[in-house]
Amino acid sequence: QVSFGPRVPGTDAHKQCADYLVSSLRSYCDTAFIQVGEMPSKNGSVAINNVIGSFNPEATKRVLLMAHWDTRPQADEDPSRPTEPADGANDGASGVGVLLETARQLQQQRPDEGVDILFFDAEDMGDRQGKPETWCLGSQYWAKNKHKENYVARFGILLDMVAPENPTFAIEGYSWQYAQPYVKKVWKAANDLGYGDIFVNNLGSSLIDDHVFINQIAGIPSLDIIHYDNSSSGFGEFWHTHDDNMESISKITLKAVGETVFKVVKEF
Ligand code: AHN
Ligand code: ZN
Repeated sequence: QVSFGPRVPGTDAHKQCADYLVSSLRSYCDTAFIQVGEMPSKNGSVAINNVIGSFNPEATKRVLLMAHWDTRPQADEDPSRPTEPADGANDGASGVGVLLETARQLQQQRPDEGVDILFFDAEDMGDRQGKPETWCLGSQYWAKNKHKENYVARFGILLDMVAPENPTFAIEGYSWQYAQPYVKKVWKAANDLGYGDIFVNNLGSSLIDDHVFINQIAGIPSLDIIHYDNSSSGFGEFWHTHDDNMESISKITLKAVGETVFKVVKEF
């Protein structure tokens, strides 16, 4: 994903990456396609390309696995070159990477129930000083236009920035508010696998992210696994800077998150 270049909506790299994601999901899942839409934004409107892959599409008992795949148009937390986009290895690629591998594993060890993998577009065009609705455009679109009529899932897991070295996955506030039983399930699975040092049992901040709209608009109880620490932004020193590149990626962290998600899905 990262080698396509920054996946900024409207660019060639973005288009090429969408094709790569849908063909990857098509090779692992029973069905995969791109949901195309449009959302209003501050500069008019943005085209939305949400990439969706499903296992057991007819099963009524379903779990939703989510990550955003777009890259922020500008690394605006970086004092140098703040108008150019970063590689987005952590922010954008990490959650998608974990879920691509989850899909590959699920092809080999088939789930009993339904699993949907959703890669949301245009999450990262928001304004920190602006309204929450400036973020998460792809998930807002999906929440209002689900890919199947009467679609329901028991719960959802969102992955965002799941590759820092020595991460802290505190319990995110909206996740606790809307999806408490599932937070307990996920954090217990992590603990059972020996990842209790990173899936810490502290209630952290409430963060605007795709799961907020999935909870509030789609009504699917959803939690966010997201790195949050004592750095100035809260999201780590790499966040929205040019340090968000492949060198900031920890395989150990990716493995911990992937194994945790896989265990929850298999036990569902
Ligand atoms: C806010 O800064 C309000 N939310 C962060 C959502 C985000 C941006 N996730 C990745 N990049
Ligand atoms: Zn971001």
